[in-house]
Amino acid sequence: MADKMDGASGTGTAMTAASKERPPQAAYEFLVVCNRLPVELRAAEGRLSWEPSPGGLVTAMEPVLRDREAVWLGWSGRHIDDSVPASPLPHDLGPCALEEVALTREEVEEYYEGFCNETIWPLYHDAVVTPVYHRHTWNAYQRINRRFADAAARLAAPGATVWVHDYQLQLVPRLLREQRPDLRIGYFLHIPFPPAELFVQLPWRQQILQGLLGADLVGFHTQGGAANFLTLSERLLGLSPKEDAVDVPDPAAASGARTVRAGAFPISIDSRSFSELAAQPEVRERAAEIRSAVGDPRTLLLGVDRLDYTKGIDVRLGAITELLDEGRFDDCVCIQVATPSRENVEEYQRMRDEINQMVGSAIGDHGTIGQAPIQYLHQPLAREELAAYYVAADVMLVTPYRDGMNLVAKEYVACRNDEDGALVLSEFTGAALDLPQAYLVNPYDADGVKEAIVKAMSAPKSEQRQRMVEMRRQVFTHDVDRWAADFLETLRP
Ligand code: GDG
Repeated sequence: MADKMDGASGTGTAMTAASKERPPQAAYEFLVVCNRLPVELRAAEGRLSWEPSPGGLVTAMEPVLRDREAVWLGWSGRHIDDSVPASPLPHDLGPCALEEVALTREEVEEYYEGFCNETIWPLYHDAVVTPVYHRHTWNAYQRINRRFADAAARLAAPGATVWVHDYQLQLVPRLLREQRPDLRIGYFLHIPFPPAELFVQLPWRQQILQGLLGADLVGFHTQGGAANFLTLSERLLGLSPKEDAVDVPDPAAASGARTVRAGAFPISIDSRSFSELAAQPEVRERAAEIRSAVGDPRTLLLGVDRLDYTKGIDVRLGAITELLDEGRFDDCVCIQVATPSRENVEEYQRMRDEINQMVGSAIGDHGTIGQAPIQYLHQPLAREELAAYYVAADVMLVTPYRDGMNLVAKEYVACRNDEDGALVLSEFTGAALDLPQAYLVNPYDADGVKEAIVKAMSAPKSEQRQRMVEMRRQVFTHDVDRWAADFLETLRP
């Protein structure tokens, strides 16, 4: 899920700060444990206020949180040691009760920016940027994972279900089970799980695997991820995995062993709500305005990503630059929206400079006064505005080097109520398995990317429609509610 590092800050004294009424003895029957809370502190007109930070995961969780004693445990995005007046967590903003895991600025630097985003993130994305292995950031990762696990152990009712999310918290399942063997623990990884050849680089590879094996169910976007995990449990821990499960020694279990299941649960979006948004007259009008603002081109292409080196923004800009050089991009405009992300991490700063330079060169070489073939927005858009861009675009460009799923591809499809539009999609996304009717590309093959873009731009409407109808069927029959329900159903004892 998109990680927000918004720089908003405040103070806090306790290591967890409660919101909403706690049930007696803080005994929640369902816990979501996630690096980030679904609210954040935002600064407006010199004041800080708590705002909901909606996202795919919040939407997915809403139906499962409703009507039960549930709590969401996570970090708020503020640094507790900053000298800004304290703001207690709000009572009524989240989809359920909220509990904050408090982090200092240094802890965020070491645990989140360091181990999560300079080690795990690049390693799990095919090492497209070289991962760094620092013992002090690993120590912080262990310490913060323990803090999350201790808080969950305190909050959970006997026999409660705990759903732990993503790469920031891979040690939590085991740390939690050690304290609370009565809990049902599910874990879902939102990014790819790498093949053994890469994973074995990690100096702490056994601890990470053992951390994940504390869960009853470990979910991935793809079968490939689940298979990598099971293979590694054999290679590094000497276990004997079966097709979709592995038994791990567990003295607390009557048989001396506990079965951990691993499987593919491809995440999706709230397809209906995107489609409804795209159908709104204001959104459609805004889409027409966007087209007209860029000169009503023959073809409007679009990219929407967090500004991240895994997303292959450079791949598509490179392809378009060559098409411009060759005179094959006449009367076409590409809009690239790149949401600021992880701006304190050095590789992201480098990436930002590189993209700025690519956009600048393309405009300098091929633009005219008032007309630029590439339009670049380095700023987040409101959800309605984003939907208008999806409606406006003839061709959507999704070209990551590696991506767990990629929700943008599915959002574009859900917004194409007229069943037109074309999706160029990297083979190395989880989404490519769900949407094989897209124009699939190998992002490392520069000529292949160019040709796929040209093919998508020039395909007959009937071909585009045929592909889009199939993709829409997939996205509407497999929405995010179904994803959450499938996972939780499989997790049930
Ligand atoms: C991770 C995995 C996996 C982007 N810009 C704006 C905006 N967004 C929204 C998109 C989409 C989300 O952010 C990005 O989701 P992705 O799936 O594309 O990518 P990650 O952030 O890397 O997510 C990924 C996902 O987790 C879920 O498991 O699919 O593979 O890397 O929803 O719409 N939203 C708004 N304005 C923007 O400017 N409102």
